[in-house]
Amino acid sequence: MKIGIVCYPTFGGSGVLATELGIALSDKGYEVHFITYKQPARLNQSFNPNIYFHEVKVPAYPLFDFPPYETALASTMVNVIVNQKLDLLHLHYAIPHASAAYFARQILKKTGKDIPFITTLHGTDITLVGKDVTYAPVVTFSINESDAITAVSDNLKEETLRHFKIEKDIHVIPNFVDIKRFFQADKEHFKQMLAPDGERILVHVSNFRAVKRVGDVVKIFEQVRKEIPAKLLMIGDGPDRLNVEEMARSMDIYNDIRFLGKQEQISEILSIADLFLLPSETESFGLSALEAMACNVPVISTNTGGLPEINVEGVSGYLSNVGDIDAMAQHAIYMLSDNDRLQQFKKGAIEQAQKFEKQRIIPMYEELYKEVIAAYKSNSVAAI
Ligand code: GMT
Repeated sequence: MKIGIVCYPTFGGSGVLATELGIALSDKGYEVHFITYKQPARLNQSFNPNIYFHEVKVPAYPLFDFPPYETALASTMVNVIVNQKLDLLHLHYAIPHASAAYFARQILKKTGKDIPFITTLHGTDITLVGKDVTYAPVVTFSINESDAITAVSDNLKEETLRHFKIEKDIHVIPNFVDIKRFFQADKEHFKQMLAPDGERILVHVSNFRAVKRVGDVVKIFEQVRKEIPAKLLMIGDGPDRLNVEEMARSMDIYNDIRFLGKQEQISEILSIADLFLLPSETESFGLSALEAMACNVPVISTNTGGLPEINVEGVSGYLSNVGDIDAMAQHAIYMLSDNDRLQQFKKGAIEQAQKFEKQRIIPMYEELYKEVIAAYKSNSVAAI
């Protein structure tokens, strides 16, 4: 089977998940074609003969204050579908991938070369950006035009049905983690460098957008540090980074925090962590928390969105109301202040991560692909 995967190539969760899915499918013998504007961040780990990358180029022109990415994307889709003889297109993140796919399909229908497409909803395409009135009509239409829709959590499915008039079933296929790549490796030398006096290590990974409440991470750390010797590693970059760095300086705790920026070898950093902090305003799933759990790292998170579906209270960590910094700090102190207790939570974290192991989840996508292709072929035959 030849599958086209359309995604954002960035470090964001939807792009990461799409890339991991493509890699997993190619390992199983599928031919996978990534279509996006830059090589996806996680694609450069090793050469795989079943993986192709088609770059969407958006030619510049002085008239274009806003270069028409969606048009270039739809044209690239047409080109790749026809020339590579794809069987299916899988879109990650509705905007603008689903509407571009609809457009591409209208072009292909003229020549009888159209193929089905599946849209996977990831979160902010529904909870933040998608329901904005500027985008909502196109998002609703193109989601409904998809041959199948998937959401990464039960909560996201509910949110989608609450905000959009969806006429089709939404399949919930949770995100997954590759525990052969995400595990606690022996990185004692890193730990020695970053926490030479045996301090506890707390980690946060995100794109530093407002929805992540990065300031809360630093405030939680400030309280923890008063009780327990600790260091904080901040991974990622985005609009709130400079403000939060300034905040840490003004709180006089900057020397105990490392802002490491975007990093590719996340599992190596997670290998030396004791606790993962994710105090987001909303989170449809929280893939970064799952990857932390796979590396034996328990999670302090908020209780919004899909987070309660992966982080289990008192087992893999704790969940608190959004903005309840005191509760999150108290939970962190409770977990970090006793070695045996921390070990128990680490065990709980990895056991929870195993429920989302890639071998359990990939077959759900494979099953859906087969169903969608079969239904599309029988509809096409009926239409002749
Ligand atoms: O979290 C982000 O801002 C990135 C965003 C994305 O679409 O790239 O992540 C969303 O998709 C991830 C993968 O399915 C989920 O794990 C994240 O929870 C979700 N983010 C939000 O809902 C805020």
